Amino acid sequence: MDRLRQQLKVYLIMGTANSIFPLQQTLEEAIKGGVTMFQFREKGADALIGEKKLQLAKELQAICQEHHIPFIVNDDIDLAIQLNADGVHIGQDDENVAVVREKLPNKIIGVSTHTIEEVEAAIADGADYLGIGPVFPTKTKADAKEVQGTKLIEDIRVKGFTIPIVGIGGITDENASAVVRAGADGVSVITAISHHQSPAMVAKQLSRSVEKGLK
Ligand code: TZP
Ligand code: MG
Repeated sequence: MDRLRQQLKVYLIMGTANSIFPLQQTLEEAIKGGVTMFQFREKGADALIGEKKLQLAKELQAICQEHHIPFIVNDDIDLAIQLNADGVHIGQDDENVAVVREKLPNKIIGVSTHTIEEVEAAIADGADYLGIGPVFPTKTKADAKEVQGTKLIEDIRVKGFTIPIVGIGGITDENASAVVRAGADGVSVITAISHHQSPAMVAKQLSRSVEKGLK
């Protein structure tokens, strides 16, 4: 669990809809700057499917492997199995966590949760970490739930749950410390890194901000 906490510190999420540069380039630079985990999240109207999606996923996975960071697949359990990915991230509308756990007994399973009831269910069903958000306003997810600040993260820790947590939604180097201080182990970001001219620089700043919050 401690290893996973380390890996969750600066968690980049991205698909073709997001990055202003080719994804391979953004990922390479971001890892050099200090990104500790990557999630391939291929969503939206122009999302790649089939062979093109598979090829891109393979390329991004190879970059993660070269730099020894986990490669996580959003939603697509079959793709994760096909690629022998390090894990999957699923939401409340995806396959049931317990079913996914049966399919991927030894992989990382992350689950997006928005209420304490969802948190308890995800833990009982075998989640390895939780994504909590949106902590701050975001333009990235059209169907995002209401902004909830850091309250749920605090509540989870007050109740004594030790499961690793990442905050998500509108996180930048300026607010990342607050998310970690509230009880998260790290932050996950799309825009902050993938829309920036220097992904390496932002990753480094996020990393510093997370470390500051952990002190
Ligand atoms: N889930 C809740 S908010 C969000 C997701 C996938 C989007 C986060 O993106 P950004 O650009 O870091 O706000
Ligand atoms: Mg999903």
